[in-house]
Amino acid sequence: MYRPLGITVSRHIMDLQRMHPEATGDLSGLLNELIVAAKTISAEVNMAGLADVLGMSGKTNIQGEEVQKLDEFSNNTIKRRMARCGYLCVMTSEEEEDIIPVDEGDEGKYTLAFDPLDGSSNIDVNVNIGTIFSIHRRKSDSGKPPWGRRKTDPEEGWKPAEGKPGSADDLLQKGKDQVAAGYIIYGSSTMLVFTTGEGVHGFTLDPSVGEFYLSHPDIRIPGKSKYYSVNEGNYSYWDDNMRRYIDYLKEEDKESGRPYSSRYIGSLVADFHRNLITGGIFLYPKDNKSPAKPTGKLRLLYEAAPLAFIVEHAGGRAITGDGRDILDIQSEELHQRVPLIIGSKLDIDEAEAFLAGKM
Ligand code: AFP
Repeated sequence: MYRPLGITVSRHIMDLQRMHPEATGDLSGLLNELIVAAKTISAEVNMAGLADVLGMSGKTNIQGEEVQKLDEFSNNTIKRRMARCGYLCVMTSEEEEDIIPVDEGDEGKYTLAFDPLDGSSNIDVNVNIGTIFSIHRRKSDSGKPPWGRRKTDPEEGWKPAEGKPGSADDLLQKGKDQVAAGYIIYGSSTMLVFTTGEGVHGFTLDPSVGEFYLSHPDIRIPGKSKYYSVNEGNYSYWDDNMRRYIDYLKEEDKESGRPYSSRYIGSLVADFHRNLITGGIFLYPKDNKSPAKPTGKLRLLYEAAPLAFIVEHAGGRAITGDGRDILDIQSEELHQRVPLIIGSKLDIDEAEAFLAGKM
C-alpha cells in the first residue's frame, strides 16, 4: 500500500544532494553503488540457510558456482563493485590485512572503510548480522579535473581521466571527519541506516521490488534508557570501575529506573541498532583478557567510528571510557582496536563518570 508514495533511498540521496548546490554527485553515486552491493549481500544472506541444502557437499550451488562463505562473499561483493565505481581512491576491509586499491583509471575523491559482515559467527544460527561502512574525503590530491571522473576525448569519446591512487594515509583519519557512515542490518527485514551529517535516516528493503524505502526518518536515540548490552562473561577481566558500573546498573532503585535489563546479541550492528531505536548503552571496554587486545576487541575505522558518527547525529554519544571521544581519535593503523561505549547520552555520561572513578 505504501509503495506508490514511499520515498526511495535514491530519491532521498538526490534530495540531500540538492541541498548542496556545490555537490558534484560523486557522494550520491558512491552511496548508490554501495546500496547495490548491500542488496546483493542481502539476497545471499537470505539464502544462507539453504546454502548447504542447495549447495550439494557445500562446494557448489545449483548454478554450478562455488559456494563461498558469506563473509568472503560480502567482502568480494563490496570490494569488486566499489573498486571500479569511480568515486573511491582506496579501501580497507575487516577481511583484508592491507589496503584495497581501486582499479586504475577509476580513482576518485573518497575513501571507504568497511566491515563486510559484522557478527559473522552468528550466521549459522540465524541471528542478525550486518555491514558497516565509513566514508572520508581523501587527503591526497586525486590528480583529476574537478568536474569528475571521466573526460570526453574528441577522438575516443568517454574515457577515464587519469588519477592518482590513494594510500593508507588517506584512510587514517579522525571519525569526526567522516562525510558519511552507515550500516545495513540483515534481520527480520533488511534495513539501511545512514547519515551524511544531516540527520540519521533508516530505510527498509522491500524485497519484492528490490528497493529501500524510507521507514525511519530522522532517528533520535532516547536520552536515557533501561537497557545495557555487554558481554558479562568478561566481568573478571574488567577493571574495578567497570565492574562497579555494571553492578550499579543491576541494583534496584526505582527513582533512577534501575535495575536495567540486559540485552546482548554479540553482533555489534544488531546490538547497536536495537539501542539506537529503543535507547540503550553498549559497552565493549578495555580488558585484560588478552595481551594482544588490551584496548578491547572492536576496530576503530569500520566499527567504532562509523557507529559513533551515527549515534552522535542521532543525539547520543560514543566514548572509549579512558577520557576520549571516539570521533576525536586519530587512527594510526588500519585495524586499530578501541574500547567502545556507545548509546543514549545520559547513560554514556553516567558510565563515563564511573569509569573515571568519579561515581
Ligand atoms: P564476530 O564477527 O567474530 O562474530 O565478532 C563480532 C564482533 O566483532 C561484534 O559484532 C560483537 O559486538 C563482538 O564481536 C562480540 O564479541 P564477544 O563475542 O567477545 O562478546
